[in-house]
Amino acid sequence: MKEKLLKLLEDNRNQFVSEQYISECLTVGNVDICKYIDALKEEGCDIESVPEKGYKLLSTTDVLTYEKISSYLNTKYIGREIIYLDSVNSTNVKAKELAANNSVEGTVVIAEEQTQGRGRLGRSWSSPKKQGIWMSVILRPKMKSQDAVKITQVAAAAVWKAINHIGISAKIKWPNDIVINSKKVCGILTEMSGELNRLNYVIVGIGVNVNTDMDSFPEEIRHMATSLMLESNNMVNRKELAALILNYFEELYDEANNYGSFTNSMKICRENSVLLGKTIKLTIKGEEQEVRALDINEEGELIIQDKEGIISKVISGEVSVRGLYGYV
Ligand code: BTX
Repeated sequence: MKEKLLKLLEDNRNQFVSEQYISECLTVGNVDICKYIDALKEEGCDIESVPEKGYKLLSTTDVLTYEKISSYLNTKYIGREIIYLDSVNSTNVKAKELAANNSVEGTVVIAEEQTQGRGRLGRSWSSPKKQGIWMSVILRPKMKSQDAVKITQVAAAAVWKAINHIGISAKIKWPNDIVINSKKVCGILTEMSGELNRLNYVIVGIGVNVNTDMDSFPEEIRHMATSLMLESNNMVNRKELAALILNYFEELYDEANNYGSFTNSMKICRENSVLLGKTIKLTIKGEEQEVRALDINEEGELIIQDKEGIISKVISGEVSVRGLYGYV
């Protein structure tokens, strides 16, 4: 109820909302409204109360600034520099600009909203204001570019661990999505700059639908998209989740970057894969084929078997994966 009240005040930001209106919208009595308002104030929401007029939300603590996230953060360098933006075209685009201008490894760009959020292969990513975590991490890995491709799986494993940590059960859809009940709750876009043997930087863009309402998704993706709130029936603390993702990411990324080991990340991706053992449709450079997904190897490649029984490996680059009857 407290979350619903906060949402109602946020939807009417900077104007007074009367007790009567709140009570009609949320079917709650005046005494309870006072109780919930007090609880929100205690959590740090700045709410003005005026008798006869009602309540006006001036500011909330639900912002993804370094100040708010850092109490949950236990990293050494990932997220120790956060560039916080209210709105941006794409955090990946902004991160690339910063990386080209020598930003330190671990710098994170976070925005409350993206106006041109990007997916893979030129697709777009819906990023409504304050309803998700839209962030990009700047990395300067010591590894070769062919290994850096696997950083997508490192990020997928980190997001899976973070979601699991807050008690929500999810699956990983190779190569770059996290799904719940066969719907997409997170997408990862890794982009890199450099030559074959020398990487300048890698940008890992992570988009998680956290408190997104179904109405906020574009109509054409409602059948395949979901949010943590929709799946758990609870508002999720975005600050804590963002920090958990960065904490787990640093741990797994350090194993890969310092010791060349992707073992733990791949294990998480394999054990929680939504594809393995299933017949799926693979589209590679426009060509679709029906195959069985057998395994994910240490290189982060998907091992598949075609209709003739031939077993081969697929790298994540240009491939898109669908279930036989829909998204998974
Ligand atoms: P993708 O190409 O695998 O997925 C994009 C597709 O997913 C779209 O074509 C659409 O069908 C669907 N889709 C779009 N928005 C959403 C959404 N919010 N939830 C579920 N499904 C959706 C996945 O690409 C990689 C996405 C990375 C997003 C992050 S956000 C921070 C960073 N900045 C940026 O511009 N992109 C990354």
